[in-house]
Amino acid sequence: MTVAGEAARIAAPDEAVSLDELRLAARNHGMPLEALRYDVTPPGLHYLLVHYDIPFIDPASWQLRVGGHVRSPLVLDLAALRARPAVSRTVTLECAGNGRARLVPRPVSQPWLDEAVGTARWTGTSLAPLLREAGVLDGAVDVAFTGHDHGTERGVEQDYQRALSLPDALSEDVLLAYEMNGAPLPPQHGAPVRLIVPGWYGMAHVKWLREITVSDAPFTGFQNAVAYRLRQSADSPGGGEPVTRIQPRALVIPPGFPDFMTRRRVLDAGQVTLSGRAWSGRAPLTAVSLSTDGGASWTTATLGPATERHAWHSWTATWQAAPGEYELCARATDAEGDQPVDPPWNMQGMANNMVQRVPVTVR
Ligand SMILES: Nc1nc2c(c(=O)[nH]1)N[C@H]1C(S)=C(S)[C@@H](COP(=O)(O)O)O[C@H]1N2
Ligand SMILES: [Mo]
Repeated sequence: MTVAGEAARIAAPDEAVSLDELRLAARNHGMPLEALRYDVTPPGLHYLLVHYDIPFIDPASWQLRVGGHVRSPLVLDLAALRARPAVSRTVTLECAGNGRARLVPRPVSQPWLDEAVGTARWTGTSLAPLLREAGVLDGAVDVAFTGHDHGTERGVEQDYQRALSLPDALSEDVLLAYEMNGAPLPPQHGAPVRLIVPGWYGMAHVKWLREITVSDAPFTGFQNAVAYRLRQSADSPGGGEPVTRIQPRALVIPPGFPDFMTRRRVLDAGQVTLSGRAWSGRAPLTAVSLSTDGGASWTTATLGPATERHAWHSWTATWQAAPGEYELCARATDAEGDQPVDPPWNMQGMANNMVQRVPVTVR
């Protein structure tokens, strides 16, 4: 079967969001943006993305296999993983498809606007010592992570599976997590054990882990070779750049109160403290700027400290709001550059980190 040419369908210029997209959006919910107030997102408010079904797994009989190009393959149950040294990290996760629904024309898939993000305190054990114990053999290049979930995607039947290069898999950051915010993982977030790859877009954080396979040949599975690629056209060289680390983004905590249907914000004139969160996986965050006139002019916000490298920062800015109509924009800058004002288009609608626009009426 050839999969290399398969890409998301591109919607016609005037094509509305379909029932298929609505069904995906209803299953895979975003984080309500008012939850940007929490340093650590309560699990029910964290965004959710599940390609197929949430598997039903008995934690008591669950096992993880570590094998492939290794000297001594391992089989671990949950008790064995929990008996290993525990590590906790606060990590901001964002779906690579965040921002997709704002692209014109729109790649047809999960239609996120700005809300596919959340920050959790993940507890588990480091992957690297486990791989060292299994004894990775000379010539190993990639490490594949396989979930318990199964489905078809653009005609290709598959287990959800993603690989990291061996150096990325051996990074001390990478965790096999069994707790989210101090409690066992909820079913939808990968119970009993998921991968956490701090700084990377969501697709790398494989949930419902079943198997870890070291290979001496480059991994060519669908999610690495076809799905998570930045392609301008079906014949982009090499299938397009792989999607890896999270691009910078800032979001505003919606000020005032909303209109039910349009979500337009209403607030009273006077001094307003605007605040929000910003993050970047690709490079350390350096600044957040704020605009109240749709990006025509910018002021510098006050950036809070990073509690951990891959947890979002808070930011605040003061605004003397006079009655009128406004469009708020927040823009993050990291050591590699600014968040773009115009959407970066690609065929799968990945990594669109264009600045957020929040319409506001001051009364
Ligand atoms: N096994 C498995 N892991 C998965 C997925 C999946 O469908 N199956 N979705 C991935 C994607 S695309 C994202 S964005 C994150 C979402 O993690 P969350 O639902 O815990 O927020 O999980 C990733 N891990
Ligand atoms: Mo995702």
